[in-house]
Amino acid sequence: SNDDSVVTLLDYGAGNVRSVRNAIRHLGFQIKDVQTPKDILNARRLIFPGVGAFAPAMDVLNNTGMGEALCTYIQNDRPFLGICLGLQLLFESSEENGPVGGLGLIPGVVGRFDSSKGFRVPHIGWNALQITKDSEILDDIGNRHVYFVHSYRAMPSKENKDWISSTCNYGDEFIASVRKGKVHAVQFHPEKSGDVGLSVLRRFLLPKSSLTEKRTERKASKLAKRVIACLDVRTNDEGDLVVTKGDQYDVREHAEKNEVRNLGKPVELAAQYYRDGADEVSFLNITGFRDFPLGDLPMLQVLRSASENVFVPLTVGGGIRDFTDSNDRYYSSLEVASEYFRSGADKISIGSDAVHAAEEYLKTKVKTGKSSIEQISRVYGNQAVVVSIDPRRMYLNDPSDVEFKSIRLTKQGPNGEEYAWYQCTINGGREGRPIGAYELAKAVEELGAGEILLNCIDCDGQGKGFDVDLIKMISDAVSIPVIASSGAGAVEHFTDVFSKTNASAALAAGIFHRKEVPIRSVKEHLLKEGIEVRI
Ligand code: 1PR
Repeated sequence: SNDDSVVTLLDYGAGNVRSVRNAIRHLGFQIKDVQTPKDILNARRLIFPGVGAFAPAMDVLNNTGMGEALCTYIQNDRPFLGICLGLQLLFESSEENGPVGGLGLIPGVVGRFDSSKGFRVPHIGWNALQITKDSEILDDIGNRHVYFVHSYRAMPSKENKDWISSTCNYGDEFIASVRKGKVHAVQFHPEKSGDVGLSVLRRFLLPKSSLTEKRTERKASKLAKRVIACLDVRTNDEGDLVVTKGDQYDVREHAEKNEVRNLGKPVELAAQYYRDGADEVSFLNITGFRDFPLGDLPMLQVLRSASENVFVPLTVGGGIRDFTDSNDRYYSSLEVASEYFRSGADKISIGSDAVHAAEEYLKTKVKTGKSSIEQISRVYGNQAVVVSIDPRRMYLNDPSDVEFKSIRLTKQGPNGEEYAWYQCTINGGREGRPIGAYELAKAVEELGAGEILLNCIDCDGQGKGFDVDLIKMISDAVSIPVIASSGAGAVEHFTDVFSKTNASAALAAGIFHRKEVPIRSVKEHLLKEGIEVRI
């Protein structure tokens, strides 16, 4: 096609490229999907958002002849933009379940980040670039952050130096983007990097003359601490899907009618938090444990609509587990998650089912490969699997009273207790299980979770600050990122949790819903206190 408003998209069906589609459409372009290798050769401009794992992607490219077409297209210096795995596949090989051969257009091997250096893997979040050569599409980035999510990366070398247009520091200095002529590829996600990311796509799609030059000086920077807005969603008594918020997980008004608290509409609030500068938005379907989520089509619709206007990562949780419906049709947790990913989720979050899986794993010491965590992370990658922990504080006088890891409290319990362990719960805090938050966190990391969302029932909705003791214990115990949650009531609470623990992100709900503190104020306060954030 010669139509200027058409973009050819190479989607080989391995995962969610919905957000790339949404971003392209948001910029006013139409999408033509690649069906045959010829569509690649005939493209006016081609975007290749690689998703999933390296080996299966190469299999598809090799078996369909698309790999060969891609090589020809790129060698002819035609307009190309690879994203994430779409960058990695250009290299000679990858260590991901490998070595596996790549397209071999750029010298070098894609390897795994080394978590022994004290850097959490996956590398998730907003980081800054060192721009090393003129790359045109990065011209609006300056020293603003872009969103990364990956465990593997390509490294700069003498042999690939002429390709590199920017690098990023995360333990190692790795390749953040390449450019040669009209061929570009980026390791970060422009479609998830807010306004800055959309500008990268815009610069790729539009001829140079139609863009205003506005280049800024750049300074090096490091991974930013994330501020996440969380929407607890459920159906109210009238049957409408509403954003609600509990006090210690109790979401009913304790007035005459005892209704579910209604704090607004999920899609509208998500769009507002995106505009306000949230680094991510999470939806938790808090009654998902009792309803079948694929029957719960409104939630899928919420995701579809939200992802049309929200260009930062979206997480969805609630009810992700194996399920047999009333017609005896069995759905695996992977099928449930796939439906969420197809509807626009970047990550799914597992609560109750992760507790069952961890208990089983600790009892048998065997990884069956069948748990929801294992199944979903194998197909979509660890970075797409969050485990949400809902622990309750259990006070103790003597740590040897329990088999679970306990901690000495900074603030004593109600009866002068000096210690506590944190009991995991399921079904929205309704049932306590014989496993601690510490044991659970370590087990789910081994099973393949890529991130932990750490709530605390005692602190939820109280506005008195995060449970720093708990968050420190868990973020020191695992090498995947930990999101601190529950209890934020003031900007100082965010500084507190980031300066006293190794949390990578902080999540809040009530203060944002009640409009007590805007997200911007939280970010400005953190910045003032010397904590790196995305502004
Ligand atoms: O068990 O896989 O179906 O997942 C259920 C999910 O729903 C879990 O992630 C669980 O945390 C969540 N959930 C279940 N019941 C409730 C409830 O409130 N009754 N909400 C619930 C959890 C906690 C946070 C909250 C923070 C911050 N809400 O999401 O947003 O505590 O609040 P704050 O800043 O106002 O203090 P499954």
